Order: sequence, then structure tokens, then C-alpha cells
Amino acid sequence: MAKGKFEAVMPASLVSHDSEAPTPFDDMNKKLEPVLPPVASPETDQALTIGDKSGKLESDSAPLDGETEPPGWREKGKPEAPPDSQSQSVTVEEGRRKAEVRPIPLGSSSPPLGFFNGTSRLYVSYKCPYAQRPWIVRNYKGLRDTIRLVALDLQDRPSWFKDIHPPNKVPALEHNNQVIGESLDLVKYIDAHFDGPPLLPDDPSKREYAEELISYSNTYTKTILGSFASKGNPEDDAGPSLDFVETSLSKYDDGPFFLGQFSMVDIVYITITALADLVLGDVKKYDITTGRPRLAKWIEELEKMQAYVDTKPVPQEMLDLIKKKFLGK
Ligand SMILES: N[C@@H](CCC(=O)N[C@@H](CS)C(=O)NCC(=O)O)C(=O)O
Repeated sequence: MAKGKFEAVMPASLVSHDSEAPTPFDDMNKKLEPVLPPVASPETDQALTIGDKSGKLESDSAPLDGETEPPGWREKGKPEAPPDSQSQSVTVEEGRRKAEVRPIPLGSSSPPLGFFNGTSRLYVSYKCPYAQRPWIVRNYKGLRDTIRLVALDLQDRPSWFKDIHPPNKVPALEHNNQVIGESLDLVKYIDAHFDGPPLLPDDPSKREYAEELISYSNTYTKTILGSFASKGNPEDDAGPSLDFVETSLSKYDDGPFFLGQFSMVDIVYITITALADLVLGDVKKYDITTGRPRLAKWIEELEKMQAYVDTKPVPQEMLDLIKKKFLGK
């Protein structure tokens, strides 16, 4: 991470010297890094798994091929939509668009999608805060037709996914005959390689600030996730990180976002921050916005953006998963 003015607002204990270090959700089969205590659960080895069968919106995925849409592009309990409903839902400009119908997550019985046919595919899980990032980028840039969303059931992952993406993780993007992973890389990649409104301003100083904040985001994530499992006071565990966001939001006053105007930095931080809001509020009765007016305003503004709202997990499903994986409940 670049040194200088940025570290002035960053709690010393939170300064990352290894922005490439794996984040706590990185490997579903590995235990937490030291920042998190071990989870006392019979499923400790899977303590970080995000996504399980309960995450399915429907359970009846039918065979797929590469040239047709996954079947059942419909919401739970609603009749199957006509085949072209996906594209119909994306014709209105951002902010006035109807919510996107989520495809049913693919599981082990779902056949491979077949040959890449020129349409890009973004592989996600509906309960992965990392996958949410490029998903928001794709929505914001108006790429719902260009980048097809493919949801996976991570607990019942199709075996062919590992063949196309050996890390076997989401998010992953299929584009130009290659498959790319890592959410932070994908946020930048989609912004750079696809049409749509840019997610970084031209101002070099703002771009530099963006890079510093993005570099720090892995440390932020680890600290926030660590606070979920901690038996300590959330104000001690997560407070300094949340204060860091509060302070960072004050650098530019030409808007409520990190760089003033909305940018990829907001996308990188909101998914983990929203998770903190949900989990700490529910489990620890801790309101992350108390005493943090900029943070509150930032969340409020993001909640108005369809591109983000469409990617939000179902709260109870996410809470169930976090409680199981981080709190052994
Ligand atoms: N550093 C990665 C983390 C991705 C990640 O850990 N994804 C999880 C789901 S939240 C996953 O796919 N885990 C599957 C596994 O590790 O087996 C990123 O930012 O994209």
C-alpha cells in the first residue's frame, strides 16, 4: 500500500502490509487466518464456506447448454418467466430498471454450460460478498445483457466449474476465451474492458486515493469478519475499521461517496460493510452507523442504487450462514 496521507486516517493496527493476503472467505476448506479465532464447530474445516443448499432460490435446475439460458429464470414461488424475460428486464436505464430476476443456482447435477459462445459469464454465489462486487459493476455499467449471470450453489458445486476455473471460487468471469477470478481484479477488469459509465474519475489524486483504499480493503474485510466470530465488544473489534470508513468518506465533499462521486471504491467497500451492518446489528445489537453520520449517509445513498440493491443477499439466509460458519450455531 502506498504510504503517505492515507495512513494518517488509517488506524495503525489496521495498516496492511500484504494486500494480496487471502481474505477470510478465500478458501472454503482452510481455517481462518490468525486474525480470526477458530470456530468451535464440527464443521470447522468448512468454517468459511459461503453458500449452502438453503441458498437455492429453487432446487430444480434442469439441463443446460451453452447456447440457451439456464432454465427457471424466475423468482421463488413465481411462474417460470418467458425465455426472453431476462433481456426485457434490462432495457430501462439504471435507477428506473426493474429488479433483475435471479437465475437458479447451478448444482452438481447441472451439466456444463457448453462452449463459450461469445457472451461473457459472471459466476457468482448469492451469498458471497466478493462475488457481489463485480456483479454490482456489471449492473451499474448496464451490462446485464453482455455479461450473463451464472449462480452456483457453492455447497453442491458443479464439478465442471473447477475445470474452467481451477481456484474453484466465485467470482469468476469468462471473457475473451479466458476465465479471470479475484473480485478486486474483476472490478477493475470489467470497468476497463466493457462499455458503460466509468467507475473511476479522471482526477489523478482521486485515482491515487482509490488505489490506496482498494489496497486496504482486504485488511478491512478481515477485521470486519473477525469481529463476527469474536466474543469481544464490537466497538473494540470493528469500531476502528468503521471509523476508518467514516474518516475516509470525509476526504472529498463533492458527494457522499469515497471519491465524492460514486466509484468502484464504494462497490468494493459496501458489500462487506452491509454484511457488518446486518450481522453486528442482529447478533451483537450493535448499530454500525451510530456516531458515524457519513457512513449512515453513504449506506443510505447506496441503498437507492438498483445496481447494488439487486445484488443484496436475502438477510435471513446470510445470517443463518454467518451464524453457522462463524459462530458455530
Ligand atoms: N479473494 C477472493 C475471495 C473469493 C472467495 O473466497 N469466494 C468464496 C465464496 S465467498 C468461494 O468461492 N469459496 C469457494 C472455496 O474456497 O472453495 C476474491 O476477492 O474474489
